[in-house]
This record gives sequence, structure tokens and C-alpha cells, in this order.
Amino acid sequence: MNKRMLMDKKPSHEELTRQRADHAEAYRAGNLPRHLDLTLSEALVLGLLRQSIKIYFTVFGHGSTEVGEVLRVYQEAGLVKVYGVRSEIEASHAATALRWATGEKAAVVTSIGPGALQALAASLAPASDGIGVWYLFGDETSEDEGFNMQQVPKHEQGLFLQLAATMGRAYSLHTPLALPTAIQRGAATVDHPVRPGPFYLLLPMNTQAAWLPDFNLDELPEVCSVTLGAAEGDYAQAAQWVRKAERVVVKVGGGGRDAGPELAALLERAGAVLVHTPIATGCVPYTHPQNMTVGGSKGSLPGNYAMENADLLIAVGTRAVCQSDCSRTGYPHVKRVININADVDDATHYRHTLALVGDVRRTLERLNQELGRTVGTKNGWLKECAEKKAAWQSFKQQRILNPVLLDEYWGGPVLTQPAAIKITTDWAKTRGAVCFFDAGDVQANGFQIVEDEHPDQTFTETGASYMGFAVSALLATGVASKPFYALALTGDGSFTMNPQILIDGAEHGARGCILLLDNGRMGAITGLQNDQYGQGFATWNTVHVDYLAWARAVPGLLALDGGRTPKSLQAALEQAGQHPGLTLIHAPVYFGPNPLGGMGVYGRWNVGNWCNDVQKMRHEIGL
Ligand SMILES: Cc1ncc(C[n+]2csc(CCOP(=O)(O)OP(=O)(O)O)c2C)c(N)n1
Ligand SMILES: [Mg+2]
Repeated sequence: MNKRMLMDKKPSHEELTRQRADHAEAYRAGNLPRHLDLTLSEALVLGLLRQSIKIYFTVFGHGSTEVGEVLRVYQEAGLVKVYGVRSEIEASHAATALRWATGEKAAVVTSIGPGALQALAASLAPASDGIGVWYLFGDETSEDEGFNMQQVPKHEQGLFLQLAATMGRAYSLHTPLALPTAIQRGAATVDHPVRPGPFYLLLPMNTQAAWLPDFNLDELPEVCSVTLGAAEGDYAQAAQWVRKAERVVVKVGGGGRDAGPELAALLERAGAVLVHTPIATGCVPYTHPQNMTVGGSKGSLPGNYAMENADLLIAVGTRAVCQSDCSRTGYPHVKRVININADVDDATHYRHTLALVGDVRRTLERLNQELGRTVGTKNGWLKECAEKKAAWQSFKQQRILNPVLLDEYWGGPVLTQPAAIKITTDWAKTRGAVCFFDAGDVQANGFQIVEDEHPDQTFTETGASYMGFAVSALLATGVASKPFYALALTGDGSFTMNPQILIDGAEHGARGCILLLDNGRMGAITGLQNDQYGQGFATWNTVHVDYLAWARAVPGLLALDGGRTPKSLQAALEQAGQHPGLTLIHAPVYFGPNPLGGMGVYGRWNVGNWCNDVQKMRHEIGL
């Protein structure tokens, strides 16, 4: 037999391990040959390395052991880092948070079936928030010899692929030599210039170990950076609309988060006020006099006032989620819309629209040029709005001055959520710590309270509002190539969805603090039930859980009682800040009808028994 024929045959396990180690070494030295004999799984890991994927969050199962074995050898060579965790949901949240907060890419690896489905469910977060994450799912065998355990139990082909492709973009490695195309599709999705998202690579269990003799590594795609230009559109018309309008509101979503300087210039030139969606907090500094803060279903006094009274809407990088435009009733007096977005569907969402489809920052620059220097003289509007913002500041201050209330569940006075959140986010600011917010009242109160000066202080996962996101996000702190300190502000409901972080955070060197605001219930939902039907139902517990004991059970974790006063909470935060690893602070918080216990609701929402009225209003407005 000649040498080539030998290569065509897959070597023994020992020989394969040796070869993989040699490949990894050659990769490190930068002298990997152009052609290699390898398995599909190794080619995949090499392909992802070329895409700068060095971090893997994994829950291996029988559906992914082959990929796991390649990763073991490549980790030994120092090329990748693999973090074995306890829940695919947590893994997905951690990968999402890492990309979001640091820009670093990661892959999530699961088994077939339940593991893949848990990660798929969690990937609603990156799909909604526009974050690029790779998912490698074990999948049923491509030879269809009979049912595989954990596959969807129907006599049909490719059902996991269908499920995944519904959520994002997906590709099945049914045919091993399609790998380069699969990776290119993934790269285009995960590194999309304006709307990245999750990409699912399905790995049939029988193709993972398929032998690829003489595979040409040149076929594996490189990272390719793509940028969009400014919209080609009728800027003169847009400028004329701005000049004619009397009350201009600029509404900024996630797509405008990083357009701070261009937005500030627009506010000045258009005499406009800015309102942002929860995800875009800090897009211009909170203290900017024309920033009316958050607006929408929950909203704020100044934000919703500006939306409610504006006659021209300049929508910037927003997909108009109910939470941000009151289920399409947010702008009852708007006559015209200038919509700046890279996505045609989003840019044409409202009627009476001039759509500017292109890169948000560049398009804003062009619009600003067109407006010139001297437009912004709409003083009456700015003054009215400024008064509302001042009223909002005193409303907030009132809550800070009344930080404790008598609570039934706790049988005594405890901190309110607004007070605890303000104390904690102020502390985070002085330390330069990033804040992640979990779902529920914690999240809503949070985006009403935070006063960010730049966009990367707060990460509030309002796209999917996935309970357990914030605490799982802490895993990213120790994994990042530049580790950072973060706080996860979470409720008792959200924390208990993903308590795995206590173990995985300790194991993988998370640096941060979980602030558990415990009201013994899923307060946001009891609140909705009370507002809609006058009755809470099945959204609380009567048992008092000793969460500090959970934390104490894990070596290396610091468990602190946050107490029931501002002072005790501040002291706990100080102590947490001294701890090198992960801290859990438990703080009992108030739930009840006292308005000082919350931040109020300023908008409309198409849910529950409000739907009739909200929908009627939407159709009357006709925007
Ligand atoms: C995984 C998941 N399940 C259900 C929901 C719906 N939901 C939104 S907030 C919430 C309650 C949150 O409770 P908690 O974390 O204790 O915060 P609180 O409202 O009490 O401050 C629920 C059930 C969700 N957002 N995510
Ligand atoms: Mg709660």
C-alpha cells in the first residue's frame, strides 16, 4: 500500500490522538499544512478557530462526545478553553453575555434532544437582542437506521433542523464535505454587520467522526468584516419634515446604542428630545438635558410624555417591540416618521414614513449634515419636556428618601426594590462594575432607575426578558480574555431558574456579585394580575428559603445578608467588592400596594384584559 492509501483509512484511536496533538501544535506554530487527514469534528474545530472561536460552553452528552474529544486535545495544546457547565440554558446565556459585554465570540455545545432544546430555548435571548452566538447541537444519525433516543419521535427527517431554522439560521452537517459552506453561513450570521444572531450547526452523531482524507484547509472561511454605508434616501425631505415639526421625538433602540455623538448632534440640530428603549440605556448620557430616558409600556414620566405628545418621530435602530412603543399606541399625535434602520421591515414598520435604510451612525451623520447647524429652536417643547424630567427626578428622590416599607411576607420593614437598585447601581458606578439585570420587577424598576452615562454600564436583556439571564451572565466575567467585575441584579424567581451559577461560577472563576432581591414571589406577574383582575394567583411562595445556605454550600463563595436598611446593603456591597470571586447578597424586599415600593407604569400594553382598549386605540391612531 502506498502512503496515500494508508491515509485514506482512519487510524487507530491512539494514532488519531497523536495526529490531533501534532495538528494543534502545528497550528500554534503557524505551519499547519494545506491538506490534512482528519475527522469532521476536528475540521470543525479548526474551522471555528479560524473564526476566532476559542471559548466553548458545554454540556456534553452521547450526542457530542466526538467533538468533545477533539476539544480535549486542542485545549491541552492551549488553543481553546472549554467550560463544562450544568445547564445548556446557562451556557447559552453566558455565551450571549460574553459577546454582548466584551465582543468575544463563543460556541455552545450540547448533546442531542433535551440538551439542544434547552439551548435552543435560551437562544431566544441572542435572537431577540441581536447577539452572535454559535451553537453546536448533537443530532440524529443521517442513515436513519431507526429512532435515536432523544430525537423528535416522529417518522420524519430533519426535525431539529426545522426547529432551529425557525429561531435563527441553521445547517446540518449531514454531508461532511459541506463543512466550509456551513461555517460560512454561520460566520455571516454570527458576525452580521447590523443584526447578528444565533447560528445552529447540527451534528449528526454518525458524521462527527467521519474521516476526511486530504481535506483542503484553504476551504475553511476566514473572518470577513463587512460594513454598510449610509442610506441613499431623500435627506432633503427628511430635513424639511424636521424643520416643519414642532415636537420632535427621537426614539432609539438597540441599533442606536453606539451612536451617541451622532444622536447628540441630531438632538441639537433638530430641537428634539430623545427617548430610548430599555436596551439602549446610556446611548446618550442620562444627564443630557434632552434625554427623556426610557419610554414604552412601563416607560417613565418624561419618556412617555415625549412620545405621547410628539408630532414627528425619528425612529433610530428600533424594531418597535411592545415594551418600547406601547403595542403601537405610543405615538398618538405623530404625523410623520423618519425611520433609520438597516432592516427594511423595521424601517417601514409605521405609516407616513420616510425610510432611511442603511448603517445607523452613517445615516445619522448624513441627516445631521443636511439639517445644518441652526434648526433647533423648539424651545417650548424642550421646556415642557425638561419640566417632566425634573418631576421624574423628584419622583425618584421620594423613593430614595423612603427606602424601607413594612412588608407582610417578611413581617417587618424591608428595603424597597427602587431603593435597593439605586444603592447598588450607584455602587457599581463608583467601582466601574457592569450591571446585568434579570427579568421581572427587578428589570423594570432597574431600567426606570439607572442613570447611565454610556451604553456599556447596563446590560438588561429585555429582548427575551429571559429569567436567569443575568445570573448566568456572570460566568462571562471570569472567562473573558480581560476578566471584569459584574453585578447581577436578580429576583428570587429569576435566580432559582438558573442557580447553577453558584457552582459553575465558583468552578470557572466568575468575579462578581449576585444581588438577590427576594420578595418571595414572581412580583411582576402578581402585579399584572392585581392591575388586570384585582387578584394575584399562583405567583408566590409561602416558604421562606435560606438562599444564603445555598451559597454557603459552595466552597469559595461569599454569602452575605444584605439586611433591611440602606446602610446594611451598602456594607454588604463593600464587603462583596473585597472578595475576589463570587458573592451572593440576599436582600429581602417589599412587595405590595404602596406606590413608594415601585416606579409606576406610564404606558399601554396589549396583554391580558387590556387588549380590547389597546387594540382599539391602535386602530384609531392608524400609525
Ligand atoms: C424563563 C421565563 N419564564 C417566565 C417568564 C415570565 N415572567 C416575567 S417576569 C416573571 C417573574 C419574575 O420574578 P422575580 O425574578 O422574582 O422578580 P420580581 O418580579 O419578583 O422582582 C415571570 C414569571 C420569563 N420572563 N422568563
Ligand atoms: Mg421576586
